Amino acid sequence: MRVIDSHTEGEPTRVILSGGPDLGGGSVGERAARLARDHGDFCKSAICEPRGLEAMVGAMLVPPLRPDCVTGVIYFNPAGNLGMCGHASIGTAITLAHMGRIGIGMHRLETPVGVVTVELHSDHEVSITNVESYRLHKDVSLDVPGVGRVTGDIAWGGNWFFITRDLPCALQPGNIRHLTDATLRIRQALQDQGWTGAQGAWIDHVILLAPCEGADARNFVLCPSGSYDRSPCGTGTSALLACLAADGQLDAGAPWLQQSIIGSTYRLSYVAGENGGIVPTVCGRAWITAESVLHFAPGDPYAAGIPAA
Ligand code: PYC
Repeated sequence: MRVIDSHTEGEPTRVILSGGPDLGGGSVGERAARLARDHGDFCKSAICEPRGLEAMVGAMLVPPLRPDCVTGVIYFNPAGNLGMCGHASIGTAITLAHMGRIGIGMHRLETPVGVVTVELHSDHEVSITNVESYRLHKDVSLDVPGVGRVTGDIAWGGNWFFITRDLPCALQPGNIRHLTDATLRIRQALQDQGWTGAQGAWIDHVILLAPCEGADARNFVLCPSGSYDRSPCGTGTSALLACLAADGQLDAGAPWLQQSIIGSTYRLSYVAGENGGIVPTVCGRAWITAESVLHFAPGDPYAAGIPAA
C-alpha cells in the first residue's frame, strides 16, 4: 500500500494512494458507506498500530464522480468513517501539491458529505471552505458521572460535536489524560441521555473551549477513537463558528483565531449559508512527514492492526 503522511498543525494524516479495496461505483458517499460496511479491517490496518497511531486519520483517494473535482477522498479514523475532516483535507491538499497534482490556487475535493474547496496558498498553507455548518441544539444540560453538570451546544461542521465551556480542569497539555477522561464521560452521558445529531447520528466529538492569550479561544477536542486532536479541528471549529454566529457573537467575515491544546492555530471566518447555517473557511498549515510502502506480510498476526485498548 503506497501512502504519504503529513501533519496539519500537529495532527497526522495518511493519504492512501494505492492498495485499497475496490469500492465499486457511485458517489463518494456511497463508496464511503461500502468502505465502512465491508472493509473495517483495511481501515484499521492502514492507520492503527503497529503501522500508524490512534490519532491518525486516513484519507483514501478515489476517482471523483464530479468532473469539476480534482479527486474524491474518503476519511476514516480507527473508530470508522469521518464525514469530513478539516485537518486531513489540508493534509490531502499539501500531499496533492507534493505529488504535482495541484498548484497554487483553488481546487475541489469530493467528500462523502459534499464538495469542499481547498485553496493552496503556498507549499504549506491551505484554506478549506467547509460544508454548511449549523447548530442543532443550544444549552443542552447533562449530568455527567464523575464530572458534574455540563451545559453545551450540539452542532454540525461536517461531523457532530458537543461544545461546552464547562471545564473539568485547565486546558493545558499536562492535563490531557484528565481532559480525555472527562470528555469520554461527557460523550457517554450524551448517549445515555438520548442526545444525538440529526437523524439519530452519534455525537462522536466533544469540544472543551476556554479563553486564552494570543487567540480568540483554545480548545481540547475528543475524537471518535478516544484520542485528542492535536490541531484545532477544522470541522469542530466550523461547528463552533456556527454557534457563535447563531448567538450573534461573530459576524460574517470577521476573523477567528482558534488555538489547539498543543498551541497550534487555525484562522477562520464564515459567510452565510444557503440553508440558515454558515459556510466556514479554515486556514492552516501542513507538512509532509513520510512517503512509504506499507507491508502486510503473510503470517503477520497484527496485519489488521492492534485494536485500541
Ligand atoms: O480537523 O476536522 C478535523 C478533524 C476531525 C477529527 C480530527 N480532525
